[in-house]
Amino acid sequence: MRQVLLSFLSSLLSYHALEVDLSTKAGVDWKLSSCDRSISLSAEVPGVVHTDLMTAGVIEEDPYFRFNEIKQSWVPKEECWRYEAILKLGELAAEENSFLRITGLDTAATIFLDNIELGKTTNAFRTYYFPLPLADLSTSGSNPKLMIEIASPVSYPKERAKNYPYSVPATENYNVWAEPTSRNFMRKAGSDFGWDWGPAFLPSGLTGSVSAFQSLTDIGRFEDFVMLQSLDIIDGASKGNVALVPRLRIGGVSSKHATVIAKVFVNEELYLSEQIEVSAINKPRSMFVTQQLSEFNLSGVDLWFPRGFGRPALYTVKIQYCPVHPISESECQEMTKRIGFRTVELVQEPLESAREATSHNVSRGSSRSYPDDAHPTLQLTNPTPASFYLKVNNIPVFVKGANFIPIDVFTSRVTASDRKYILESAAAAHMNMVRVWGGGIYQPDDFYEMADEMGMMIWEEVMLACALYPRDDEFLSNVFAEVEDQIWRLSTHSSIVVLGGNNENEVALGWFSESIANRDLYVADYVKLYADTVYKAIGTVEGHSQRVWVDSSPSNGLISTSPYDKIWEHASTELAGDVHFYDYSSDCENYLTFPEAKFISEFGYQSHASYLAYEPVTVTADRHRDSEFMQYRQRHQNGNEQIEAMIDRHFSLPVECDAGSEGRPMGTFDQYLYLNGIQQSRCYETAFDRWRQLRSSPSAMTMGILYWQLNDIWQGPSWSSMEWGGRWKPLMYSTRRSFAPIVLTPSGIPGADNFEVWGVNDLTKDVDISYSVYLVPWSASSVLTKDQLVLSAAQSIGGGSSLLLSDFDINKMIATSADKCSRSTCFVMIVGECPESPIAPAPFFLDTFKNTKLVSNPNISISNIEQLSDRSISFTVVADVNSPFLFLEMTNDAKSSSDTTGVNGDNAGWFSDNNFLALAGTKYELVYNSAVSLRVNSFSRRLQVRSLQSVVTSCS
Ligand code: BMA
Repeated sequence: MRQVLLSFLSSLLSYHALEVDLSTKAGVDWKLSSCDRSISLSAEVPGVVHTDLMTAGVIEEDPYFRFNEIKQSWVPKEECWRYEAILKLGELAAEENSFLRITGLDTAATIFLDNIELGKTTNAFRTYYFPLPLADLSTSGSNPKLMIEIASPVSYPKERAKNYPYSVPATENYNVWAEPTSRNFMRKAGSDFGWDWGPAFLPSGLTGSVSAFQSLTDIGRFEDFVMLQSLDIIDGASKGNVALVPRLRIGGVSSKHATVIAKVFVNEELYLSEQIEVSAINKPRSMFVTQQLSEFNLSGVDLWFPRGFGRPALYTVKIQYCPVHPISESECQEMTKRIGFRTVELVQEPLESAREATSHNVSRGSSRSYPDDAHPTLQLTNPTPASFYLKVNNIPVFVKGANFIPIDVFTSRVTASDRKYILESAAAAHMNMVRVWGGGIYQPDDFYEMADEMGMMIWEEVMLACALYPRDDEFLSNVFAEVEDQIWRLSTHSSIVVLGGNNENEVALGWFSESIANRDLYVADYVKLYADTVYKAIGTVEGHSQRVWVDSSPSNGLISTSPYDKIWEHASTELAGDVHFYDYSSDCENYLTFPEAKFISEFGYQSHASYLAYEPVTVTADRHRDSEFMQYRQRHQNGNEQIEAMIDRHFSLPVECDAGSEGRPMGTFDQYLYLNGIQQSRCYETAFDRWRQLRSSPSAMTMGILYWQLNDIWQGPSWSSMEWGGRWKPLMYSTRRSFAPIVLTPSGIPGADNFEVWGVNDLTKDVDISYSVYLVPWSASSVLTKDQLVLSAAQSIGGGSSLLLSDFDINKMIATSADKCSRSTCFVMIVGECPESPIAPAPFFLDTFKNTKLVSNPNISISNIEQLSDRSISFTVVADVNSPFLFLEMTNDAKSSSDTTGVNGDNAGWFSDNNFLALAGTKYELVYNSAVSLRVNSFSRRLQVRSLQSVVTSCS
């Protein structure tokens, strides 16, 4: 064997001794140039073209500033971008054993070593191995040039679509310069092409890792392992006996036989040692080899539980992979993962008591930016009512969570701590699940590792969304390989309890004229892609018993576990399966708006970003609600009108009393955005309360809420509860209260004669609660007094159930009130206590805020500001009068407000409570948790507070 020496090898580490990191950090000098070489600069790998252009000053302004998305659209339109690096090779290597390994190659690329083409890639989600033709490099000496040429993501998919035998449509987002994009013809994040909440930058780049790999002993690179588990739950559901079968994935295998010793350790104890043979005989060397080891057992293991149900116990599993005759220690490779043991099943049992017909048409309405006639109303002809809920370790779990989209357009500037911040925010808002939506990207390993550690369940989708897709062999084999790669990487994560084949692609069959007219063709395409390709690829890696498979969301439920047995109608019915619910015309504060669905995997309402988020990306002229900027930023057709109508239904809109020569005063804009955030939170709160109340309804049996959408990709209008940059919108705070394990919530139609009070207990055990209901005048300066008490009671609420606690006749209550209440002068306050879990007070408003008579000048004061730790500060808030929607914000730090490149930077953090009704004279002891170090003086300077009274609604 010829001695191999990539010159970097000399310095390197045990496992990595065989692998040479080719990133910028490892010292490789990457250059980037446009195809015509008119631009040439230094590149950062991993990275994307846009960020290199920013660093070099070719792009001078923040891409998110004003209209820069359009200004910078020349970047993806360039015919191609070329990454180049000189590899310093010492002696020539043994060709049999040398590979280039690339992940995150975004996207359509041709790779050359000197002038030799190594291959082409067409999938940003795959792991590629290319044998290095080292023997052929003799003419170029030992310093060959690696060149990666990435084609324009604007033209590549269009070209593919043009050459495809028939039209395969995808949704086209409103106001997006790049549409129509044909994004469904390219395996790249769908949202890179623009979405109804995000811009179209279409970044290209090397976003993953690039390395050279060599195995002296022909054993290849130990790429990954999965651990098939079958678990028997014992000991009253807290422990289990588990049978484990390790499967190993090897890349870069030579065509010679090699013998390997594989050893498996659990918590450092050796459980298995086995000899296996690997080789790429009869296989292209760029492909992977799988080796299954023998089954072994662990008894009495602690189980992994989702948040709120127990500890997410994890075990450290290490696998060593060594040649039977190592040349040196460094030829041994090992990989360690933290693995939990749990069962998960989707329970779909007939619900005899469910209604046979529904008044709700749970289709998307006219919210899409294609013609309304592409949205046939689904007539529910033969509904088969059935439950749809998850059981983890045999425990029914009410799912509470949200949908997660990419954190930033430029993935290379998102860090592990950004991901951590978002997951921690979700946990702080009492979520137990996050849905990684199929129009974005598969997240890096650390995201799922953190979710495992936190007990945060993940609904992971394959990256296919809101489109029909081609089914030529090349496309299908590309997706097959992608799914295999991703499942190998993700399989051991206990947090991933649901695997979804796509987002909305079944229901999309009813969106496009092509698929409406020629349904069978596209149904056949659907089966080819999801049943024959995605489902099969998952099976080759981990079988189908490790987690729940849902081929599409929304769905009408499965009629069997076979992927071919589907009901091809009514993909989003409230009677079975999961629904996506969007309704922008009904009153979102009326609970009857919300369907009695079994599981809501998406629903929501838009709000703009806050004034503080818009501030760094706008100039004064933009800061009006009907400015060109505000029109441009909206990517959901009629979105701004819907937002305004939604606010206007319940609140008086802010008015301009002193518009000067510059137009509207900025305060008006700020107040409008504040109201928008508040209104958004009111809509979601109504829905959350309703759906949680329905958990014990025998016909509804609602068991899950994943709202649209957790986070934002930039500063723009969207359905999000957190802003780009990390601030929580009012919605995130109300969610934190609404998703608490035990809640007391009102239920009443606005203007109706009665309302109810419900208790919901998501804990597994019964709890005793006591509660009181008060009728409080808005003008009262002492609150929750005996005079105001309407009812005081105690009740036991069963584990995992909802219960109607009491029903009130509003007119009677008002008539007998000591304070001469009316609907516009008083509000209801529900307060409760439970030893097991705190219960947030819940107000119920008897009239819209248009009619409500608030006392002005709340005089909100902040005192007792104290440093609790490096990142947390406590303080006290008091309002002199009853102040609805008290809202605290950290203003932009003067020194960093123009720096918008930090994804979750100085502005990231949350208050322990916010967006609440501050009762007159009540001291609220709050804490601000910052994502970064924060001192008291800076906190005091930046803190701002307001309540509904701050909105100017009349000039008199
Ligand atoms: C759902 C999502 C997204 C979209 C959202 C709001 O369909 O899957 O595609 O952003 O609705 O329209």
